[in-house]
Amino acid sequence: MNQPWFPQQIIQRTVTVAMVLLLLRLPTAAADDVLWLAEPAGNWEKEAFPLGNGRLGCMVFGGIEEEHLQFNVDSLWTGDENLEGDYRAPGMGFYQNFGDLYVAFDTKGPVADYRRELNISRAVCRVTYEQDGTTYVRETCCSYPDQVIACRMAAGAGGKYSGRIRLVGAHEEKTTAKQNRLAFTGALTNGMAYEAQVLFTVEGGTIEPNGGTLVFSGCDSLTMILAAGTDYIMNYTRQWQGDHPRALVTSQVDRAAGRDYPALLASHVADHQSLYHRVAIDLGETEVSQLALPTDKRLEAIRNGTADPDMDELLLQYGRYLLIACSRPGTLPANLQGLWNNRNDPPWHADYHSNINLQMNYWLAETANLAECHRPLFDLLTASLEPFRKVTKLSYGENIRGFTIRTSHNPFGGMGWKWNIPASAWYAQHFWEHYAFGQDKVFLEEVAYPYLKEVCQYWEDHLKELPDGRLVAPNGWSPEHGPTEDGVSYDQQIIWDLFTNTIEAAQTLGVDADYRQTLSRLRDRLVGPKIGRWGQLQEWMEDRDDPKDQHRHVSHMFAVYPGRQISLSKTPEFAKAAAVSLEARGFGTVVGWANTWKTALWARLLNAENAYTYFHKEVSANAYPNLWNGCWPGRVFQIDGNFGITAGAIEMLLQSHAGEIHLLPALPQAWATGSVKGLRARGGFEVDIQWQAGALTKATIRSQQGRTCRLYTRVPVAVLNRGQRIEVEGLEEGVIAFPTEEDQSYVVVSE
Ligand code: FUC
Repeated sequence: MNQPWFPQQIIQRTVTVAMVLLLLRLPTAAADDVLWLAEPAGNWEKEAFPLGNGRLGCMVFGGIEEEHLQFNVDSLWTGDENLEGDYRAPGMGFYQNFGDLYVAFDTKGPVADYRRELNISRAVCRVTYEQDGTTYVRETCCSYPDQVIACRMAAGAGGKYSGRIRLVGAHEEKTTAKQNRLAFTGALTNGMAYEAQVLFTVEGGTIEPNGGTLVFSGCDSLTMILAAGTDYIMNYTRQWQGDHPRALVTSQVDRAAGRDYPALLASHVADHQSLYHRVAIDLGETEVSQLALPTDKRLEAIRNGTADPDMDELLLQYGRYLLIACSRPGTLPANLQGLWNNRNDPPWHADYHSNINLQMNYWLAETANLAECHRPLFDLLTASLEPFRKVTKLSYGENIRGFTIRTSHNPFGGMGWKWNIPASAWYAQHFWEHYAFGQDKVFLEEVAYPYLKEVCQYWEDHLKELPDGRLVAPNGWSPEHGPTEDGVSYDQQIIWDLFTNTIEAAQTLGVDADYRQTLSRLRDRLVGPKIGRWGQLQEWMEDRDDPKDQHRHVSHMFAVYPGRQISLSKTPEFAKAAAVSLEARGFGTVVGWANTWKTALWARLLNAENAYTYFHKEVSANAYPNLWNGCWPGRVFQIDGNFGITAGAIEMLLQSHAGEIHLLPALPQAWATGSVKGLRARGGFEVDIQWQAGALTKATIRSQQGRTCRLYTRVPVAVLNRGQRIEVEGLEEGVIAFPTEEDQSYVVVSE
């Protein structure tokens, strides 16, 4: 805005300069988890830093002559229900880039002390540098409470900001400039309406529109507020379409711009930390000299053999950070790229893939204490039920009960590539797990159980009887690996899991006693896991696994992780066979999600060093400088690996799938001494663990629901509550049990 110069602005200018100096004097708190690079980002997927509020996301480049923020909204999709059922059909659609914001600065010349950091403890990206004797600071966040991206650009001296702002839509929209606001609006080929607006306020100086851009001059600071939205609503009966987003986007911008930036930032940080700080991790000490390096150089040193347990911690927390940033109540679930995408034809459509990827995105949600971030998955799957049923009927006949899913799907219930028949049952596991951890009976009754039961009905009607009376899933396919045939282990194991979870759900709710019996009889007749000629866990009914086969999918290990049909304590022979198969798959693969699945599998098989080998591969081979995971080395970012590595690492520290809480089940030598706080175990427990020289020293188990706690322990332990030792019951070998009260803590110490 053009404003005359008057004394109040002198005061403001002094305040701005003082704030910058204060910001600069405030070093990043030592305890904060930070990624940082000493250069602006050149490459979107490897170097730019992601921010997000579950729905709206951006990538910060941090350029010196020009700041670049690329942004997305999770629902900006082409496509529809895709009744053609072909992934190449326009109905499958693609997740779209929304647009880019460029702020070009007139100041030129060399810079010193450039630093671009992503503080994941605060979810704030900060760029600082010195140019011509002046310190510049830019801070960007993406707020969930305010639903905007906010960026504050300040300098250690007044009047330093002059330049031009461009807002560029990714679909050739015309950007309009009015006063201090830029906006564009558009509609995709499927009719989806969308709009983005950005508003800049300046202190000192002027800002004015100029041919679709904003020009600013002599400003002390700039504060940007960007909002964007689409008319998508997660409601099939309304054809997924709500109101035009203009009114909401305008009010989001106006409301946020009317707030003080420090207040907006403070509520953003408080919101983020209410989730982020639930978990704290210490896996050892990194040398100060290694710690001082920028993240890319740190990764390089790790590749050259430097130990860096703090990087392991960072990667583990980064998965949590990313889930908070791309999956919050009310948003779409995390797609193959979370919610970040700079193309209109992203790899694999940046869709929802059901044969490992979408599930892996949520493997950490419960254990890493982010249960509410799991909700978008249930919301979309529930909202998609009608179109899923419809497409199932179109393919399998009108009289079908239940539904099944293809390998890829979009936010309109439209499906793409190849049937993945047990996918709906695998998804059902997530509904059950959300209950198993949090014990929310209302969710179980109203959301989870109806879903599980409907998928069971599909399988009741589809299981095929063999001449000997056993049951198999017909025409299955071990994903992306085997031929189409009956009784594929992947199908059999997932159906076992579905029936088991549904039986337990019905028991918990005290409903459907007869149906429980039916499911239980069906489950007993399923063809179960088989051990083949070289001691391996068979991938198919026929014993034809090739010991030299190193395929990336390990679908026949579902029963080990994320399933629970096979465990060392309950089914040791099958667990040993799974280890033989996994060993044969080799340690050579560098496909991101495959490594992280193997981390979790080896953790479940209690082989700490193998689990760590795969974990470490993710750090050394697949982590880009921004710590995003390269699915295939050197190309194609895919976020499942980031989520999978966190889930896998947690499985090394705590397990609870086999009926007992198992502390430190697969602790590797690299993490000999450390602690973790706030992990979750099934049954409604939160767990803190401390250990030294590879051995448990103390654990605290907080009971949230007052359930009996069953604990697996290899060494004798004492259990204390309110400082008093309590009686424990010895069960089978290594397992103790004790009753708990709701909201009470129980301290476990080795004797
Ligand atoms: C599965 C994998 C591929 C890729 C794709 C998105 O189909 O087999 O490697 O991750 O999903």
